[in-house]
Amino acid sequence: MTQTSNDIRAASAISRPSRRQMLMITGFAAIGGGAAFNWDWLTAVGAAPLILSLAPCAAMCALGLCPSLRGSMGPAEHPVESNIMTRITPTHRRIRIALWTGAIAIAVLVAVFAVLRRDQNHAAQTVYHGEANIRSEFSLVDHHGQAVTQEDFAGRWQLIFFGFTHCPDICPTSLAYMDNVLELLGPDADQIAPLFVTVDPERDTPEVLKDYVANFHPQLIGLTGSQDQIAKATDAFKVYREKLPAKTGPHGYMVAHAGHFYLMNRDGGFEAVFLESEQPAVEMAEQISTRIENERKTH
Ligand SMILES: [Cu+2]
Repeated sequence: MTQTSNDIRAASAISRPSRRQMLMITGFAAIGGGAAFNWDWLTAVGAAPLILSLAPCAAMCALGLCPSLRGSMGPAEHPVESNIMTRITPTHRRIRIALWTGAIAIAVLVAVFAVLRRDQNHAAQTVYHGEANIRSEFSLVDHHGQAVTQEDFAGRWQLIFFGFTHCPDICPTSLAYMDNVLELLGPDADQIAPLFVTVDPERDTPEVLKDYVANFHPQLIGLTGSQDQIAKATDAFKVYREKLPAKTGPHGYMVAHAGHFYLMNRDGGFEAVFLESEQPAVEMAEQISTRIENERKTH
C-alpha cells in the first residue's frame, strides 16, 4: 500500500466523528430530547443551553469541521500525521474541554432535576394510595330524624368524622378542631358538609346527637341509623370500630374507633384523610381551601 493511499484512508477516517464522539452526541441528544418531551419551564431552561451548546459541536463533528480535527485535515502542503493530537492547538483544546464540560454539567443538572421532579410527583400521587376505593355511600338518619343518603350532600365537599357522643377525649377534641377548621375556611365553609357519623348507634339516637352537635359548629350534622346502616357506612369508609367492655363510664362499654377526618370531593370520591394530631387547624384549612381554589381555576 502506498504512502498516498494510507494518507487518504487516515484523512477520511478522521474526517468523521469518532465512535466516542458519536456516543456522547447520541447520549446528550437523548437527554435533551427526553427533557424537551417532558416539557415544562425547568426542563426547558435545562435543555435549551444543552441543545444550544451541543448543536454547533455536533454539526461540526458531523461535517468533519470540528476545530480539534481541522489541523489534521489540512491541505496537501500540511500532510496528515498519524497522531492527530499533535495538530490540536492549545486554544482548540481549551474550547473543546470547555464545551464538553459545560454540556456534561448541564446534562447532569437536567437529569438531577428530572429525577427530583419525578420523585415529587410520585410522592404527591401516592400519599393516599390504597384508600382510593373509599366512597361516600350511606343511608342514615340525621339528628332531626330525617333519612339521608350521600345524595343529599351531592355537589358539596364532605368532611366526615366517625365517633360517638360518650367518647371521653378523641371525639370532643376532634370535633372542636373541625369547628376551628371550618371557621378558618370562612365563606368556603359553605362548600362543605361537615358530618359526624356515630359508631355507637345503640346509644346515639337522633335526639342524643342533636344535643351533642349543638356543642360544635352550627353546620355540623349528626348521623345515626340501625346497626346494619352504620355497619354499611363504616365499611364504605373502611373505618375501624370495636365495642369494648369498659369498667368506667355508662352502660359498661366504649367503642374504640379510628379518628380520621375524611375529605370527600363533590362527587363523593375520596380526596384526603387528616388526623387532628398531625397538623394545626390552619394547615388543614389551607389544604382544603387550596383544593377549592384549584377547582375554581379549572372550572
Ligand atoms: Cu371518639
